[in-house]
Amino acid sequence: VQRERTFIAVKPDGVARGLVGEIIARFEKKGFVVVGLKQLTPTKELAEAHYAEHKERPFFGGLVSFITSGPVVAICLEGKGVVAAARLMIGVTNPLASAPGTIRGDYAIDVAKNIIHGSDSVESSTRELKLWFADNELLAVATPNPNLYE
Ligand code: DAT
Ligand code: MG
Repeated sequence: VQRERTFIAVKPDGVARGLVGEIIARFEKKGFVVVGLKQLTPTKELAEAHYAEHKERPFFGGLVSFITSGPVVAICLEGKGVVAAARLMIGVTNPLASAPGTIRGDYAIDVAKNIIHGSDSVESSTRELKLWFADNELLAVATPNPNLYE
């Protein structure tokens, strides 16, 4: 459980608005460790695979064109309970319904431009990390954060 990993993406709107540092800082201060980090503009193929569960939804086309519209910062975070904890820190899908203190609650108002993605389960994180990162792009062993590892 200590070694749990999740996939986080700062979406094109979050990158364009200069929120990358703030977002990473929140996760680091919480005690999670960055074990993978890169910036890329996703291909249509990657975006469609990432959001495959939403293929039949009316917003799918717009979602794929938005996520491929510019650079995304892809992050792999490691730590105890990180999958669920990151979702709590992110807030709910609609930023207007996200509590103040959450990332979406503090920085966004538009459901389609909600600045950040986080895996919704351990199974999703495994699938998404395989899509976004090659094995050699992730640290095999995290550099210990003294706030996290005793
Ligand atoms: P989450 O990103 O909170 O896991 P989700 O998996 O339900 O949310 O949807 C994926 C993304 O799709 C979401 O971050 C923003 C977009 N989206 C969801 N519902 C939408 C809607 N009703 N209209 C437009 N975009 C939507
Ligand atoms: Mg989701």
